Amino acid sequence: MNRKNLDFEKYWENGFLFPISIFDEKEALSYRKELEHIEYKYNNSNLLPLPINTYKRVNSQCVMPFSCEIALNKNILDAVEKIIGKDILLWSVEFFIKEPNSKSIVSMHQDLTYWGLDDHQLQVTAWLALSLSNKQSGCMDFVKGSFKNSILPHIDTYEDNNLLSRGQEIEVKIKEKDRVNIILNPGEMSLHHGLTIHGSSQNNSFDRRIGVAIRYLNPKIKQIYAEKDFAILARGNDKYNNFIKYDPPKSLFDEKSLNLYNKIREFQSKALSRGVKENVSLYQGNESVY
Ligand SMILES: O=C(O)CCC(=O)C(=O)O
Repeated sequence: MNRKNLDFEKYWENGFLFPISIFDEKEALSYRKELEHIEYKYNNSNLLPLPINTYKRVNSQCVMPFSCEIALNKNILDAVEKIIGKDILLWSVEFFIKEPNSKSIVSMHQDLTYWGLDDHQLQVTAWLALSLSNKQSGCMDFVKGSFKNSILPHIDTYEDNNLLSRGQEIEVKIKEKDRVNIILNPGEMSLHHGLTIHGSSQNNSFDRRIGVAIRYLNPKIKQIYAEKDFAILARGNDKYNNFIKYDPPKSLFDEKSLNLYNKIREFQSKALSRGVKENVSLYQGNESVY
């Protein structure tokens, strides 16, 4: 959809908006190649303190300049501004990757269940496709209007094929007919509210399904589970200082960024593991076969 014709009222009716064109196919392919180049170099290597999947799966903006560059793209921020206002913090960039014909899924859930954020209206996720995301490749499914609920009960399933760290799943039966398939071409994105019930099925296609989930916050929002939290100022001003601000990384996996990554991980793990019976770490990441 042309960005000029976007009806943001629909976001507040449905809890999501799509498709929104951000990059042409060539630009999307070039970002995909950059990601795959990094994967090729670091998969199954001992070059990094943590597995490469961990860095891809959460806070990649802290250690990978190209991921931060995507998240600070003007077209994306213009759309995000319409939802949360002109002051914008970049909180996390997360790659959700499903290999061709693989069993990975994302169980139906509400994001805000785990994040420890106090004001549910002051955040939004942009999910950008770097490959075709359709029913066959396991696109995201959203439940219309579900964001009007509060946080609903969830259980931890710990299923191996679940891309979520604890296999978090909403304890509400979602009918197949209520799942809206969010079909996106490479370079298109959707926006969704953190209370929107969503998830995705297996990739039954011959290509990888690569999505970049980018979490944005209005600086007024507060982290209430963890003692400290961190963000990059993406646009405007932050007069609240509820988050410790840091700069985009200067180079790929530089020492300073890797140290900061660990610090952020330490604090965010506390928020994420709240109420967990088993001891889980923050996204070790499923093994990628790429
Ligand atoms: O990529 C997916 O299939 C799910 C992503 C997701 O749960 C999210 O962006 O909040």
